[in-house]
Amino acid sequence: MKTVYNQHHGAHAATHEFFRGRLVPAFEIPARADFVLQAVLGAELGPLLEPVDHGAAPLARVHSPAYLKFIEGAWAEWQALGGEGDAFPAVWPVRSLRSDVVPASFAARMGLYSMDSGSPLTAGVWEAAYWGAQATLTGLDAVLAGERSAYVLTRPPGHHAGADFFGGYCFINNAAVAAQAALDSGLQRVAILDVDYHHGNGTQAIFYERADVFYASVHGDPQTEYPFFLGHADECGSGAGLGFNANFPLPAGASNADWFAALATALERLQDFAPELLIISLGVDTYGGDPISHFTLDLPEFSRMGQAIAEFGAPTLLLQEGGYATEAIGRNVVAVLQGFEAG
Ligand code: Q9C
Ligand code: ZN
Repeated sequence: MKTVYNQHHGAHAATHEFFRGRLVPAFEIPARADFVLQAVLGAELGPLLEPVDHGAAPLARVHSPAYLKFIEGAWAEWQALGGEGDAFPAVWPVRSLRSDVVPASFAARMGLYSMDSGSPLTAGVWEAAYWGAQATLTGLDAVLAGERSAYVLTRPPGHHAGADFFGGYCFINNAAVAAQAALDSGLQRVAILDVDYHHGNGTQAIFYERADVFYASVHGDPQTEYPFFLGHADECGSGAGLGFNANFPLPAGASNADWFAALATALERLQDFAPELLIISLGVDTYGGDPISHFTLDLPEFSRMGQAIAEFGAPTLLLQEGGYATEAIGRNVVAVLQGFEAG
């Protein structure tokens, strides 16, 4: 399997994030991708590709122009204000407040364009996220050209980012960019299977009213798990998209048997959709040793996951999302990819 490596990922290097009232060392760090790269190279999975620049137009197919401009210029604006550390939002236009007027204040716009205070804006966030999307599009090209699969090794992740907001460590929604680009290249039906521990609220929202992208996700129940405000089982799509969204929330601490039962049901739903392309939001924060998540998968399960995805039988683009047990991410990802190759 070809791996497309976003070698710009290290430009986004947050030092801290807020957790229970304190600044703690950031979880979403460059070392995550470094460990995966070492594991991918060590396993001799196949060639390593560099991202090819497709420009900003494919990003603008899923994100609003104003939001993209904000992310691209955020660090310069923060510097102009005298900001020293990373930039964190602290005020949001919740119910009864207006979000139709774009404030002049940078602090206010940070809130307008975000969903949480857990995703610091850094000096290199645009560089890393932009090239992550380019790596994604390069992986898509390989699959559209006939490869059975491709893996995109990138960070920051993408599935929490909506059309016009960042959050959950995510800024550009790579899965959505890939799905839309695939449709724009002539495909009719694209499936996104999200196996990250967290529900991909951004991806779901972007395609919620559409029948050409089926989003299915197995994740920690939003009653207790991030992103809290989306990802329930009764979210089935709306309008033309009704029936093209399927969520399988599981309680924190769910067994591996329950996880695989949910995966099987999700894959059945996607099989009925008969997609021409399967995009996997591949978070490995389902690992038992993950510091911020509560499932119990380990190497045999990651391998079995890869096999189940391969048995689905569609051309498959695997995109790196979460996974925060830094030194274990590499072997966990490689187990999925090798399981796929064996499947
Ligand atoms: N300080 C992804 O896995 N909050 N995002 C965690 C721990 C946000 C995870 C709180 C978790 C987002 C792509
Ligand atoms: Zn996650």
